[in-house]
Amino acid sequence: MHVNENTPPVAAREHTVESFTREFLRELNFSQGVDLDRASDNDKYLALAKTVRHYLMTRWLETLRNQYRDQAKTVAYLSAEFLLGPQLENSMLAADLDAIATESLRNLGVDIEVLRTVEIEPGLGNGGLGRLAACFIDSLATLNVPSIGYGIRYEYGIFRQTFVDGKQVEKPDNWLSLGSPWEIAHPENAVEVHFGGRTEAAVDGAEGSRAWIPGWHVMAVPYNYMVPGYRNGRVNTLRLWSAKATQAFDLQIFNSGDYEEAVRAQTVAENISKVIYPEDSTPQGKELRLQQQYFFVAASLRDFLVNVLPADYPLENLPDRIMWQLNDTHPVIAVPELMRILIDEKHWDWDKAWGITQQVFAYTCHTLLPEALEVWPTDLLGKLLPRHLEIIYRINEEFVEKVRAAYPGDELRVRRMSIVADEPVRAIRMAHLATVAGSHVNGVAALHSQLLADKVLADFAHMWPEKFTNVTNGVTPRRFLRLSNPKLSGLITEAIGDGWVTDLSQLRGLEPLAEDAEFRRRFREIKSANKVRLAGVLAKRDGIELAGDGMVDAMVKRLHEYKRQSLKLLHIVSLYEGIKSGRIPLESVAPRTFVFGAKAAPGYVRAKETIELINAVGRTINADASLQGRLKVAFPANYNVTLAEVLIPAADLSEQISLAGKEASGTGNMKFALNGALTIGTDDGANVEIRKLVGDDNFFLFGMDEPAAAALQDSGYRPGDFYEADADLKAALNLLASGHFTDGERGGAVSSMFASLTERDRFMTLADFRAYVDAQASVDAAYADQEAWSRSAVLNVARSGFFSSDRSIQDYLDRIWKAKPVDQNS
Ligand code: F58
Repeated sequence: MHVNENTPPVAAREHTVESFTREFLRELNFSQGVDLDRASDNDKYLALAKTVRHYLMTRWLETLRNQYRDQAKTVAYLSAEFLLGPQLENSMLAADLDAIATESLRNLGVDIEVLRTVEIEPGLGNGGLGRLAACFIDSLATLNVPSIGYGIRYEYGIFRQTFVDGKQVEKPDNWLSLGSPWEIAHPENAVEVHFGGRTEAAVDGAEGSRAWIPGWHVMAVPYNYMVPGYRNGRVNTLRLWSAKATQAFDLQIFNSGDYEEAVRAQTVAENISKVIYPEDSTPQGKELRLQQQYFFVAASLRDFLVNVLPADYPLENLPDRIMWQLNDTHPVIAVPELMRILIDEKHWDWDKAWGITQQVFAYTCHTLLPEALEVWPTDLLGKLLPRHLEIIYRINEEFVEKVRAAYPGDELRVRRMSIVADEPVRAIRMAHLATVAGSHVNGVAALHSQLLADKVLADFAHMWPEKFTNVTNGVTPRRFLRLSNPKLSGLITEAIGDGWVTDLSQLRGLEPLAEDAEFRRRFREIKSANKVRLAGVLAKRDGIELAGDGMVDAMVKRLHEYKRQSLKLLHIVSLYEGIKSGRIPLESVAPRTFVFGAKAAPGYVRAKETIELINAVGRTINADASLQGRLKVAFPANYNVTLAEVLIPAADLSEQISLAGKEASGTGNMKFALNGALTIGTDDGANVEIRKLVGDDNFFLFGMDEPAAAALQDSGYRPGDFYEADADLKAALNLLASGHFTDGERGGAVSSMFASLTERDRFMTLADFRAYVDAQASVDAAYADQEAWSRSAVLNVARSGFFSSDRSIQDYLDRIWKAKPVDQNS
């Protein structure tokens, strides 16, 4: 029960330095059990976090109360990943407590900046997909949309990357080791999740129903996280599930006297939420991963139907109350789960259940790589979820009938579209299931959605064109401009007011200022200050030095061949080779630091070799006195959200150089442009839209576009021809292969990369090399004119307002969810 209906919220009641200090000290004394003078930084951080949390708590309770009262349509964002980033700063910003907290702590002799560095960010995601989910829940809250995020509380997040002799070595990310003040566990609301066993005929069941007799169970314990809107009184919920062994299960084995077995059973159950799979694009098809998926989805559906909906809610009206957004195929097992509940538990007949199910799910696809589309062998699925497999078969039977009716005699098409694949093993194609069941299917950038409809899911788009739509990704301006770049934020606010924080399109108001020399000077001053900040962080964190106050050229993203970090590496090697051989005069090269940030999936050998080579080349270049510090390679280990927030505001150049037609969207590209970096990029993913908006003059486009790349591939691409035809390319590759960067070592990573690029080159790196190197030369020339460069940079900021995740969410609301904001204060 809350204190009193009429009690004003804490934030409104006592928003003062004195009250903040009182709360902080109370937390320190009564929660941490220490006095200020004996408190560790961790004690102080935890006390600060809990004090901030208190201020948001009243709003949270209010939001939940209103939600229950209003019964408005809710968006449930189902995602196996939420890459949240540090929580303290975002909570203080949302609650408008930054200034008060800073002053309060200063009065106590505590430096808040030090406390900020104590926080270990929850790395509950791999990369873009997980970070997008985090941006989306921020925007949902800020736009006042009733919504809830559902996911997994991994005990270990994405691995901590270290380098040993330049090679990636993974360490466990024990992010909970010092306690997390941002979560509230509710073991009393745990939900049972079933696995395995068999099915049998249902007694008195409805048409299509069967009884599932599961073999084992685990408990899903909810941990709630606050998702505060930006100063709008709304605090939504992110509910992450943690696996716990059921008592009954343990007790049964325990009573049989087998203590070891009882403990082992507990471990098996609790393994489910132990660790996130560190894959970036190729799903491994491991049983534990399917367990994770069903675990969080089953718990989330049950939670919504039982705890969020009123007990007497007529499920026929479900589409008025809920939209389940499927973040890629990872949560798609929710589809047969809802069917199972409606048919086997609620005794609905099949058609009625299917009619409702098709209205409450929508599917977002995040890839174009065929190998990234999840497929589950029926053996595995049937063993773990026998009833769900039966339901999927029936969904497929009816679907296949529809295809036959629409395309009589076209059995090839039926085979292509079937949810069940027969080759190489019988398996369920999760993207097909999602497309058949979803009310909508969307890609994440205009080009991606186009290619989905034309290529990856072409048969489906032909049959149901109205299902397919685009929602271009976005990023939250709160975290990726307001928080991460306070100086630029201040300058913008001074110029156009602070409305941009929640309406990023207002950045357009900066356009005329691109012509204002004084504004540009201040913009440059801020960029330099951000570089100093970056240099400080990298020096302390990694012992890395930057190239004077030269250009910061950044390529940060997961390591994958299609993203082509190897192309960037070839450019660096070619530049170095050119300088050393006298082909390129050193004075003509603008001082630059090439910054890399990239984790490789632990089993992805080629990606790990690329890391090794970047580090090897970096070591040689950084140690070469003849370069007079003009070129540096900085590859800080363990790139994460925390580091992104320091790097992105300091960058001049953003590298977005994937092979056209392979990167679904990208979101780093948006963050860089928004912070005034110019992009060097291919016509891929959201780069296309960025370039259209910022203008050709303010973007370095190079390389083949998607049709050209597809045509070259179809005509029989021969990378060796490019190697032979371009002397600079040949020299760079030969230098690499000579062992120059690897202490004379010519085997291992060096020869593997040489062979891979000159023989197969799956992502046509060599074909784009010449265009890339030429574009880099224009970058150097352009950077020499700082006035023109900063004019372009300001225009990038002014024209990037479209890439706010608030706009993405508004698009989802309008095109897919048909849900409405609900004002908290009315
Ligand atoms: C990314 N996908 C896309 N997948 O590659 C990127 O273009 C896009 O901007 C972003 O999604 C957001 O839409 C991505 O990050 C994963 O990390 C999956 C994790 C789980 C296994 C399969 C890949």
